[in-house]
Amino acid sequence: MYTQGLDAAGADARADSAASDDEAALLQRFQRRVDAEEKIEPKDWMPERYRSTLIRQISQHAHSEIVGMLPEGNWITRAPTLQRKAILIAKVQDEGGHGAYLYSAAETLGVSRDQLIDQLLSGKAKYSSIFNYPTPTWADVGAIGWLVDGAAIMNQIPLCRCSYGPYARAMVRVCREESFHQRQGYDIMLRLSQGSAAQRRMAQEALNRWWWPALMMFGPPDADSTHSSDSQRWKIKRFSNDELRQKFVDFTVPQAQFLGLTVPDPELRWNEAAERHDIGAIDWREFEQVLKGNGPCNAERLAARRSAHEQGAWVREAASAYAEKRRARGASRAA
Ligand code: BYC
Repeated sequence: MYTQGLDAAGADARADSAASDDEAALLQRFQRRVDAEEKIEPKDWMPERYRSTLIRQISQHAHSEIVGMLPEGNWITRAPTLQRKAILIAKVQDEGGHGAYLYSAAETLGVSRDQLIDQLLSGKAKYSSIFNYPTPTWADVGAIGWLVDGAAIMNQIPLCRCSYGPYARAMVRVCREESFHQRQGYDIMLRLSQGSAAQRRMAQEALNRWWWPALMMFGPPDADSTHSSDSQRWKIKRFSNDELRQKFVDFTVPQAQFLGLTVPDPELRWNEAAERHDIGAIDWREFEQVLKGNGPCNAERLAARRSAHEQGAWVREAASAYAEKRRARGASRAA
């Protein structure tokens, strides 16, 4: 009996080792494809952690787009002119569209949209820290377009070359639209900074509110980034959090100077030798608090999403009933 057990154990071990040889070969082939810049598509073999990392990042990204509609959506009824209102409606609608493409991209990895929405509404899923800050003035709408969409572009242009095909392709259109969003935000800031003293003050105060949270959008410092090494090896991320943050600073500081606004960082300096701007210390405790749900608007944002989800139940039911009717009609025609 004991020897039979040993035989079985030996067979199991041989099967396990064959399986792990297969797995190692698959893994090697996968990494070779990634290194050769081939796109990984939904039906291709991929390591489970690649899949789960993508589901995590793409769904957080989708949630950010959807929650990100709230701070600016808040200003649609109060935009100062009809033209500004039309532009803002289009921008906020674009963000909803980005959320929709991204949920679809996440679904190609074997997760359902309902599961993802449940994770958001239950507070389990993260979304970008930036959307937990308030928009008390019209200048905040300008600052979001300029800084938040500006930071988003910096982070998302490299995602157009992400190794996962559906995410990379979704990013191409998203980036084109973000570029329009950034310009509309900068245009609002330009108008305000060329306006009355009160308008200039409003623009400066909005920059003061959004500068540091915009820098936090790029994620924790590289030394504390838990996912970066895997994501960079798999070419999901092409640059580190700190590299992209630095690019954003170098790009944005001259734009602030052109507006005649002051970046709210007394330690900001041009470093001639390194050819970059050095910045003061970021308050990472604030970032951690926002991630824990203790930012100025976390509760308000989730409450708004939950209420929108409940109020939209009849639309989902009607769409499902219509889809069912079409399916049944198609089936009876085919019979
Ligand atoms: N906020 O290991 P790390 C937009 C989390 S919306 C919250 O560096 P990773 C727009 C991170 O998730 C555009 N959480 O992570 C919409 C991880 O937590 P978990 C939003 C953050 O993934 C409307 C932990 O910290 N853009 O443009 O390698 C209106 C450790 O971080 C944040 C995207 O979503 C944060 N800021 O790198 C206007 C871009 N940062 O999951 C505009 C796609 C980090 O272990 N995402 N965390 O619990 C990415 O590129 C990457 O996910 C990140 C973080 C660079 C953000």
